Amino acid sequence: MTQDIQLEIRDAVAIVRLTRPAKRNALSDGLILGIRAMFETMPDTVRAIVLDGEGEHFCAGLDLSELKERDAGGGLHHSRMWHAALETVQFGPAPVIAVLHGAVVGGGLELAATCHIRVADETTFYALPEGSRGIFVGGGGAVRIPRLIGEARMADMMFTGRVYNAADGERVGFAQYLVPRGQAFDKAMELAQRIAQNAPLTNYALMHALPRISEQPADQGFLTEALMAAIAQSAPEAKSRVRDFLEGRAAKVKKD
Ligand code: 1HE
Repeated sequence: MTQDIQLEIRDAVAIVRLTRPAKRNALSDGLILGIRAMFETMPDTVRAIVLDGEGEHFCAGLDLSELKERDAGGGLHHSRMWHAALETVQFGPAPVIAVLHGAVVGGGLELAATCHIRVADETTFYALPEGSRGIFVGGGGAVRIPRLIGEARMADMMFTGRVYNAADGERVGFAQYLVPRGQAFDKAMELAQRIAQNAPLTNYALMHALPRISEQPADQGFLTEALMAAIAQSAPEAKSRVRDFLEGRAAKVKKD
């Protein structure tokens, strides 16, 4: 496996780190395949994953030095290789929390959009320079980014080279959390530890059922929701958690 990615396990939480800071964690083919291999071979004790990038920037996107003259077929296969790798992140073994800081651009934004939660610090900025480089997104961004910020905003970013800062990025929906500089990793770990305590079927439903339901026509979505709800609530873990609440042993919902 490539040296540009590292795995650290802390109890039920895995920390996956892109370790190519000299190239701003640019995603070479080797690194994309490394991400795929890492998510495919994650130990089955892992219940939540934190994805970080070493250095000042989360990820500068596609490694442009590898952008050779490809014919149409080569370009198609290259993009599909990214799709397959990022699918292992989205539909992998556990929810993924991205630690955003500095540049989250191009394929780096496509990778971030694949994660389930994004925590950004104040240094974060978002861009899709593909537009000005004469190329198009190829790592699933055309599908996933409009789901976060809407098609019109994505088109604007690519037409005009618009860059969103951290505050505006949170406002439009890139990140669910915005924290002071340097604090995104700690916040992501806190969220990961909490998510790791959920009933596994709840996390499964959120990762695998929810995104599919939101793509289904309402009539089919309601049925899929009902099937998933029935499966989740019949698990012994759900029964014992509900009993804990009814018997006063579980936390109430509290105003923040
Ligand atoms: C790179 C890359 C890269 C940096 N591929 N080598 N992505 C982009 O168009 C973004 C291009 N990168 C940048 O705009 C800037 O590098 C950053 C804003 C991310 C960071 O700036 P800075 O001043 O901290 O770093 P730097 O001096 O620009 O870069 C440091 C080194 O990283 C330098 O190499 P060096 O050998 O001269 O030290 C850069 O060449 C190298 N580097 N970014 C290759 N992306 C599935 S399709 C997805 C399509 C896309 O992602 S297109 C968008 C690509």
